[in-house]
Amino acid sequence: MDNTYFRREKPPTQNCPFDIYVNQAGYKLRGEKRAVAPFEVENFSLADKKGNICYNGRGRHLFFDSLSGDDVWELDFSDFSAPGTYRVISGNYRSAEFTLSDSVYKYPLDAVCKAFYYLRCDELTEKYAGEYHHPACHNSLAYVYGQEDKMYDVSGGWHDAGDYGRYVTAGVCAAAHLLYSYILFPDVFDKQQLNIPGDKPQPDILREVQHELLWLLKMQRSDGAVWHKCTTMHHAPFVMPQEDKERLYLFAPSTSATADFAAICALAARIYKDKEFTDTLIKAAEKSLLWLNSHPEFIGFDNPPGCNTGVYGERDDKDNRFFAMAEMYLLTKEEKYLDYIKQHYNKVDLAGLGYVNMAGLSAIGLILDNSAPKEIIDACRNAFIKRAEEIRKNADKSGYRTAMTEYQYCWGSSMNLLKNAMTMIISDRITGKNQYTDYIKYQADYLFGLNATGYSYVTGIGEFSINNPHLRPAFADGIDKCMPGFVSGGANRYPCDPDAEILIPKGTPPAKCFADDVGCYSLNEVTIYWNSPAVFVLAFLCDE
Ligand code: 9MR
Ligand code: ZN
Repeated sequence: MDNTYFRREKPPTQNCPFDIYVNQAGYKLRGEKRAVAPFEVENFSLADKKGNICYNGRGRHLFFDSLSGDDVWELDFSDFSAPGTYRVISGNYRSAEFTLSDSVYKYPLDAVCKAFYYLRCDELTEKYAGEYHHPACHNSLAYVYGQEDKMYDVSGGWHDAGDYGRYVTAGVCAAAHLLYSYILFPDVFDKQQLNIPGDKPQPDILREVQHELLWLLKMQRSDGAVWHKCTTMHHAPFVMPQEDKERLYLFAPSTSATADFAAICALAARIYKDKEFTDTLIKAAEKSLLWLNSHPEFIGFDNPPGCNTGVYGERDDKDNRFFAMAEMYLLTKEEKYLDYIKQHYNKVDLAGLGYVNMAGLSAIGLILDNSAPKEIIDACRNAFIKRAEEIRKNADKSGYRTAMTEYQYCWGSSMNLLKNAMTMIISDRITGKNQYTDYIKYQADYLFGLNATGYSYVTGIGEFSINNPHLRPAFADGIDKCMPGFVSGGANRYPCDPDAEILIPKGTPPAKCFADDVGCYSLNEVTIYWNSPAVFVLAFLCDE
């Protein structure tokens, strides 16, 4: 990204004005509650809004945390549970404000869900978007790349991220996270009010996902193949979406996009109640499966020359095909799908939860359904249980109790953080043991500010939260406060955009390689599939 794209002065990046790090979204009354200081703290207190001291505690030296470069002291106040709003203070040092209450995760959950609405490639009306409203966007016909006499209406769906591209595998991943969140935590979503359009009698989250599904259906070619993406040739400058008028293209189908598409249609057909809609989904899934059957070889995707929008390339499509066949089995219980699962379950990562590895999502489905042969169910269960234990061990090595390994501090590290939490949640659900509850909360603590930068990595949540993400409308709307509920990609030990290369000195520890800077797309972009695992984790925390 070239800085000439930015029309006004970039807001300055900030260093954390607080010395002691807390979960700025707050803490539930039960369970562990901790703050962290990257320096020696002998004694600390909790002060309420009026400055009254409500609790006194002693700091505990943990150890030198190599991934942050901090010598970590932990300030534990788990035995304090009076609802209220506090700061941790110690001498002249203090933390951001935080709340103790059992409903602290409700607003964050609503906000990370509502962010999908703000990303809609559609008109955002004042009624639902308030000051962030904008007219319809990207609704001209899209040209089939290389066959430019063919044009289709593929309006709708969600913008992927800070850019205005719409990519099938990314969209399916996000939608699948949301649908499995709904499957696991229906009560949380049944009560939710997101203030989004539509009057169907169904939970708001399903209505939001339906917006994406309707777009995905348009991305299916008449022979069943699914175009990999719909974007312009280049990323737009930092303008509002309706001002991005470049020609839209449909780029070549891939087997990964086609299989993911079939999978999400089958998954959605199990959930939605509207018969006309589910019939459409089932027919679409079957059509894509026929195309996949006649194309057994992997057809990946790469940008044609001159196109520089996202690639979402994959090395193979085993996980995508497994995801499709497993979801079809769950929907229909037909033997042919089970046969496929039997032949392939030991060839995929059954705990994979991201767009590169989708099999784990259907593994959740297989476990819950429990009708497949025992060895398959056991393999799915063990994949999560084993991975969760590795994750716990990693968290124990971290002064911040963050489960991320050095390698996981990469572009979009928040997704790794949240996938780790998802894995522990799923493992706990499988075993019924609730052994990871505190560890799951540690990952949420990190997301909301208990980390080596002190930033809450979610816009609008907390006193010191990111506010300048690499997100075109957030910059172009001229409104100082970013729309709430966007999860930043987060710290990346390989800052690899021109601004980050200037801002982050070489040798910065992985967990500190971050800047809340709109130019830094390798550190501070947002995407639908970094928000979607946050929905899953926060739904669990609301339910817990
Ligand atoms: O999320 C993707 C990240 O894992 C890759 O390292 C990065 C570079 O290839 O691309 C990211 O995906 C971007 C996509 O290509 C276009 N939309 C924005 C995505 C987030 O930066
Ligand atoms: Zn748009």
